[in-house]
Amino acid sequence: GPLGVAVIGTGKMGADHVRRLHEVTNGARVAAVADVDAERAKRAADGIEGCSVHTDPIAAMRADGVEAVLIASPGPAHEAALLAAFAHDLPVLCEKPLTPDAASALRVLEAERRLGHRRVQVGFMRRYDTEYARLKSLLDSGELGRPLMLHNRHRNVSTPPGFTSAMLISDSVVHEMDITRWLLGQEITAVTVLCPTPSGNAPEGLRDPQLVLFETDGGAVVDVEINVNCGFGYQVQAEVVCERGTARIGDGHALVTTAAGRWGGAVAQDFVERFEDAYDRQMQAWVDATRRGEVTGPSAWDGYATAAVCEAGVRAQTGGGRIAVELVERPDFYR
Ligand code: NAD
Ligand code: ISE
Repeated sequence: GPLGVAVIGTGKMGADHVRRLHEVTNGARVAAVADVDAERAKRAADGIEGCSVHTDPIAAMRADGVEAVLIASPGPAHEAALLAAFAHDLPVLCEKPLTPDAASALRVLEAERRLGHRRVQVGFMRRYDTEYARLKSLLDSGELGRPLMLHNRHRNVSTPPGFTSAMLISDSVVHEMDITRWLLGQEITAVTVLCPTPSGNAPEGLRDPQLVLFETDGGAVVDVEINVNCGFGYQVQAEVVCERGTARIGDGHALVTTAAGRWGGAVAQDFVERFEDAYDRQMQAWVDATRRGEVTGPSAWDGYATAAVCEAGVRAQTGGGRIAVELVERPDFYR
């Protein structure tokens, strides 16, 4: 039968994942939902037959028919939910970030290692985006030669209340950290952050935009414009400069119209729209692998490595200059 999934956290992402599992994904069903806000959990489960509703994530993991867990609570709640899923030996798809800092991410790695088999896929969904996947294939083919530089732009319309300067790095640029490591097959070794005078669109006190620079162990240099109150749309763009050519994605040229003396197209307004296909493919890949008894996709190691880069980035942002990234040696378990 279909894989019974418990969804932990039914806010913006969790509710969308519930809908996706119920309406889009093949071979899965939502068996339980949990949210500390009982009303939210109830709303998410509305109309889904056989889905039990909980306020306690562990009760949801133990509910009838649950065979796998999707964690979509806020980052600080992930560690407890991951450890509980391990205790019940349940496979997990965990929204990014794995955990908010490297020390807690290491505890998760250790706990997974003690199980003796991988259990976690981290929700770095950009790896499932068609454009990023094409870019990766092109780079892997070697046709353009060695990647020298990677330029990224990451723009959001606006930030929710409570979004801090550190979150530009740990909540937003964390995606570029993962995609850089994945596209180039290299680890990030140092981070530098430069901040222009904040935009007038940014809430009082928020350092927005920022320019974030990564150096990698393969000698590449990467820049990220993070600009999260741009007002005009949601844009994620990347251009790789290689020895024999360049390649770029994210221009959003799927539909260009020409009329009345002008040409143009629409700009996506948020990640749910821009990455809809990526979220769908990520979920299907996780469900398919789980039903085969396999774990694929971004691992807890990727969650740990990005958490370590985030820590360096936040230090660099607060006047630290160029900050080296400290990683433990990668265990064979994650090779
Ligand atoms: P949100 O605030 O909309 O939803 C979080 C929900 O979790 C809320 O309903 C809250 O009541 C509930 N919650 C809080 N503590 C809980 C706990 N201990 N147990 C169970 N539920 C709890 O947040 P969101 O935007 O949906 O983000 C959720 C996660 O998804 C975060 O990890 C975030 O980083 C990630 N996210 C990923 C993407 C992406 O592009 N992949 C986009 C946005 C958010
Ligand atoms: C959000 O949490 C995401 O993960 C989005 O993909 C990103 O674009 C946004 O900046 C984050 O806040």
